[in-house]
Amino acid sequence: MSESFTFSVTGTDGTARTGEIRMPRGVIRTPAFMPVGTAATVKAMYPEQVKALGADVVLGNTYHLMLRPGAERVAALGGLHKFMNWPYPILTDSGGFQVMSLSKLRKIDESGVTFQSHVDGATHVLTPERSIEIQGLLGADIQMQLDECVKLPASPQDTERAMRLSLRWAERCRRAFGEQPGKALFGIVQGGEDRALRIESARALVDMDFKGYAIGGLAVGEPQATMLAMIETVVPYLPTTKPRYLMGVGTPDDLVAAVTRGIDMFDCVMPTRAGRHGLAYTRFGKINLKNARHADDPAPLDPTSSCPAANSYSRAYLHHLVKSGEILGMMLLTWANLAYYQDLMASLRKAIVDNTLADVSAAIRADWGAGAA
Ligand code: PRF
Repeated sequence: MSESFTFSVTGTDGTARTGEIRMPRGVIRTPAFMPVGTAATVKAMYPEQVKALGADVVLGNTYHLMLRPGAERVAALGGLHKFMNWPYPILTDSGGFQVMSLSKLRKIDESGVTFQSHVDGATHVLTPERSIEIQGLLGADIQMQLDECVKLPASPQDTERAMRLSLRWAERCRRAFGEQPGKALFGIVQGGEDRALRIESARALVDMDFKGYAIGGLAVGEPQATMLAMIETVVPYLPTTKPRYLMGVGTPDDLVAAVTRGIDMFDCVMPTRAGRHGLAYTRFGKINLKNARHADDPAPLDPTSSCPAANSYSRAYLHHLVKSGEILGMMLLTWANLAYYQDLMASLRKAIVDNTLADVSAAIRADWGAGAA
């Protein structure tokens, strides 16, 4: 049994649920926020710190790691967990989304995606089979199918074409992955802003029997109301017994709204990237430490936070570090932001158990003010 991958729901509050994903490398408490560790590092954080904040899983990227240092090299060095000194669960994204956003001269056809590396310009081909092979070489505990995500707004034709291609790639990934005890492959629902396409995508993926289901193609330029409508459309078609992952989301407000609608897992660069750009996510909303109004402020970001970065350093000092381009400024703000995100998820998990999600989410949204995210 210790080699198996299981998901159990331990509490519900309306459509929201809390539970545990168990696998040999550890337990992921859901709803979970996964810090993004694109290039085998959660930027500006020690792995020990990431774990201490309460993160149970981090995300790695096929696209970046295949280009540098290379999947075969990571495998020869004992896999990604050993390479980055993170012995807990790792989820890897499949590469397609990053190819489309980062590489030059990319071309998608039935076989896969051909692109030029943003590192050295070399040409690479990523097929569904190669994506699964790379995620296996990295040793990822949760792997993602290769998919195509269209930016919104997109034409109906393009949305449908990408959704159908993603389904055919899902089948190829499913076959390439086979059965791997203790590991999981997730399918990714696509279909843009079209409810019928979303439902068709979800149904077809469920027939392929994945260990979990992601909703992709959202938070790519559409209003939040559209994103939430798509979640509400898709969730009823996904099995209640499998984890649901909303990819690349989001603001604190997005997380609360999506958890309320039944999402279990999230990843987003927002807290880490914002931290490197002088922005703090706190109970009082987003604080821009570059702003001169902080220059003389002896108060910490949040005296009630359990994170030293938020409770022990003055806003004046953080302002100074950010204005001076000091590395410590990025480290402290990333630390504070990830602490805020992990504490937010812990409070949502508790609220679901206590059946107080409506009150807790209203309080969180009030902390942020309307549209503050
Ligand atoms: N597909 C994959 N990764 C993703 C997305 C997607 O649609 C998104 C969309 N928000 C983020 N990351 N494979």
